[in-house]
Amino acid sequence: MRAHLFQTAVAADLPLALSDTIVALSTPPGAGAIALVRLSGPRAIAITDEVFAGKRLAEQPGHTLHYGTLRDGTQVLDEVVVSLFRSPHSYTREDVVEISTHGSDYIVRQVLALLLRHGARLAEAGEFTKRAFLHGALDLAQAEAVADLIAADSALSHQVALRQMRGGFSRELRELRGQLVHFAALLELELDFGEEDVEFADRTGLVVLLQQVQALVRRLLRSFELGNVIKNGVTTVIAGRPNAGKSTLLNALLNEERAIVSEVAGTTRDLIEDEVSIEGIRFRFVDTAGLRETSDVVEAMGVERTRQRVQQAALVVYLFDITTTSPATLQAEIEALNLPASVAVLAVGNKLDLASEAQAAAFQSRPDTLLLAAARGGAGLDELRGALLARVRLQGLDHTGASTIVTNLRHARSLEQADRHLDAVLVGLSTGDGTELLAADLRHALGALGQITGEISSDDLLTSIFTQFCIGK
Ligand SMILES: Nc1nc2c(ncn2[C@@H]2O[C@H](COP(=O)(O)OP(=O)(O)OP(=O)(O)O)[C@@H](O)[C@H]2O)c(=O)[nH]1
Ligand SMILES: [Mg+2]
Repeated sequence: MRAHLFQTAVAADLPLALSDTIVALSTPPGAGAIALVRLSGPRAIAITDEVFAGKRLAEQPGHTLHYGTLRDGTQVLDEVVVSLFRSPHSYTREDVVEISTHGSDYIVRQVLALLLRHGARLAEAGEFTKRAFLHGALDLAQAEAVADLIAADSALSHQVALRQMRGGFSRELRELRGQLVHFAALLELELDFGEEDVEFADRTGLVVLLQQVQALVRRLLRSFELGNVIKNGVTTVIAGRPNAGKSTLLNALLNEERAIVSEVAGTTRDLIEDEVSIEGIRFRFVDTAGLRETSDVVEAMGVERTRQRVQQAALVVYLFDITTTSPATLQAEIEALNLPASVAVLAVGNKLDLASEAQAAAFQSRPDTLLLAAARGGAGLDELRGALLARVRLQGLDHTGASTIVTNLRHARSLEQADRHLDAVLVGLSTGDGTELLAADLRHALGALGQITGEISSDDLLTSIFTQFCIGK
């Protein structure tokens, strides 16, 4: 039983093919000043030696640079600089050779073909980072952060990814796990002495500890909502009837004449999207074709796209013309969108500048669900921005990047599982469940936390994670 508790499929137990030497282009394809071809594996240096005329690399120390030519038989392919990294002092912890060639697709193709002929294998997506993980250079959460770091395109997402890659999140999780492991071990000990009916683990202490751990797990879970926003932005779809002023609103929010505006109903036929940052949070606004029954085939396709897009939004701004819409119609129109509960709707009454007092008074402004504005002229747009920000629900969360923010769906799922199992232990303790059940639930909670950093992992999981990387990383 006890052996079971600490039994984790650590890196070394997984079936591996680390005996291969892998190669890939690590810079983006296309013409450039320099292209970098990277090799990693036991024969990285030997293979390069076979095609490199200059020094014998096998005799050179690690962390050195070497100028020379790459040759295919007698034919010179390029003048290059070779960087040498010797195991374990490299990104993958294996022998690594980086060949800097001139940045031409033709040269890169020739160099890759040459290295393949000499026994290297083309790397799969993310395989360099996967090797770094398998050799223990990074844990899984850190390895995943490498991909996030490459994809980061705002100061905030960069900061969160960098922190995770440098191990901030992992440290927090290791502490959590460490505390639980201690108690789990005591419970297992009780089981071993089961016949004698001893209680080693202090039950009250365990309850307090579990509550602390659960509070932290829940804080991390709450941060995921924000993490998701930081990483992916908030997709906000602007929908409504033709001529409501959707394209005018899009342009005003982007501060740019992005979409065509006209008094002809049915002007916009396709989705038009662009991003703008509001107080550091990225919003992706999507302008859509006005919703109506139409016999125009192209417009009908646009309307269908609108209907699909609102389903996947985080937020829908439902824009309506207050001079032509009654509250009852508005409600019916929003209901007709059939939005899933996860999509928040903000109704915005437009053309306030044209409205009579009675028309405006028909709609009571409630900042969290309904606002009045004039997209043309800009009245009410600051309130709209404020309402959008409030919807992202930043309350109580520090989005300056100082505290750990969960950005990865896989991590969030594991935290949810851990939370559930911790609940089960707490309930079990209060109802006086036997040690056996408690220990089992605690094991599950530990397992869920271990999945995040890869202390517990499976081949399938690793494959699904690393194939999301680009080749050469
Ligand atoms: N007076 C006034 N006119 C507005 C306002 N907002 C938009 N309009 C006008 O309303 C007309 C329609 O605006 P659009 O932005 O093209 O409307 P839309 O919702 O994108 O329309 P479709 O693309 O056809 O669905 C244009 O003539 C705009 O200038 C506003 O706040 N006040
Ligand atoms: Mg439009």
